[in-house]
Amino acid sequence: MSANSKRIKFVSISLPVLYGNHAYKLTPEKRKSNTPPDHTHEWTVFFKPVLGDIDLTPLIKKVTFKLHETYENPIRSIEHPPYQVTETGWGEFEIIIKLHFHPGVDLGINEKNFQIFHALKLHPYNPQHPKRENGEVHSILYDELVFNEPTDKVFEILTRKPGNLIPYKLSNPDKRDQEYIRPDENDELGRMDLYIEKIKKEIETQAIEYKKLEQEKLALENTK
Ligand code: SLL
Repeated sequence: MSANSKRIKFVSISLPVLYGNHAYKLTPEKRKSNTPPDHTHEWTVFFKPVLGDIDLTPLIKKVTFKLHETYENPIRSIEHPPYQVTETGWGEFEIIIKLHFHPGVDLGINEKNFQIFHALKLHPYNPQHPKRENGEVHSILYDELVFNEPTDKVFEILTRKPGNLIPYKLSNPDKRDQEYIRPDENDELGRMDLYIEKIKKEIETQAIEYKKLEQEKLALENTK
């Protein structure tokens, strides 16, 4: 086992990602001379890390987008960011987005690949809903790529630019690997503390209010 392929036990690194599609109605001006007449929309399907400055090329060899068989060369292979495919068409279908990692890179011992099934959206979910101008549609989902017990190499790549991972509380050097947390999680924990405080106060206020009402009720009953 090379030094690079040693796994870091009890550690997961989560990488926030976005995927989905944008779609626009094809207006006569936007049509090209070779746009098939039955095509009604132009769309772009994409996969990207939430944090734009993270370079995934050391991990990802390529991203493939498997389109409907009605398309020529339905499997589109993209080796460099932006990982996206722009096409025109008339119908909605499921696109399979597959991440192909470099040799030695995986999401965990039993999880080699990552596949996403994205339902291409051309039409708004609710046609009654106030429409966006020119009928554009954005169907974007959030997910997290979780690297379980990453190898030293993957860990090093993901923490190279500590943009999405910051160390918190450095104590025991042996446990330092476990002390990484994303800033948004930190923020969230902070917000939760705040809300818990608010809820506690609210419960106290309600309890006092309740006691007051109880006493009023008792007083009323006693006068009867
Ligand atoms: C449907 N089951 O009937 C789906 C199929 C196929 C979409 C949608 C055109 C491709 C091309 C295209 O939009 N195909 O002409 O290259 O709705």
